[in-house]
Amino acid sequence: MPFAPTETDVLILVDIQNDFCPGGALPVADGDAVVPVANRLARRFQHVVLTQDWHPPGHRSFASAHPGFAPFQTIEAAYGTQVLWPDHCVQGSNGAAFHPDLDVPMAELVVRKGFRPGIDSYSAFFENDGRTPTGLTGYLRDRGFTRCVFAGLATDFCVAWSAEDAVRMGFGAVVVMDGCRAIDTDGSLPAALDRLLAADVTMLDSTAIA
Ligand code: VGL
Ligand code: ZN
Repeated sequence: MPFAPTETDVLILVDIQNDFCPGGALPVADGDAVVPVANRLARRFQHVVLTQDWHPPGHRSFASAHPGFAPFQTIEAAYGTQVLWPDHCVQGSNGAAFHPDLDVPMAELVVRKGFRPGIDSYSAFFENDGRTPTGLTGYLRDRGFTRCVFAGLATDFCVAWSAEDAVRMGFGAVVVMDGCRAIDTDGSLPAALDRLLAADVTMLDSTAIA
């Protein structure tokens, strides 16, 4: 399925940050492999947006904020099940910085998310309560974009949640699978792929993008 980006398409590069790459605090296996794909994709699109996971110290998604709990265990938060993570992407830290080889000076917006101390935010559109907006929906609508194309980290969390919300908000959604890598904790990757299929998210390879 060949795909030619148009004026109303926006490439959204999700959380390509040091902490999600090998050597980081919450490393995604082979996470840095998405960087060259992202750099190439960014030159195919007329519009590029970046997201940046951006937590205050002591964030409630950190296992360290829950005595007796270890990373990758889950708790029931008011807004649903929360996976507890190692401390990561702390505001202003090197781990929260974009990967040094990410070369996308043409990006038009950086959306920071996860900055509210008590709630996690995987999606670029809403916090994990599914209701509190980041503002991205309004931005994309104001700019006249109709289709969101995603790559980045991690496939089964921030990429999948963002793509599902894009559909929910009335945008077309495409995930460039070779431009993503997954955390895959406790079956999260197959579950996310099922949800993407059910949500009519298009999944393709970067070679399909002209
Ligand atoms: C992410 C877990 C915690 C992601 C962010 O970017 O997928 N995953 N924070
Ligand atoms: Zn996070």
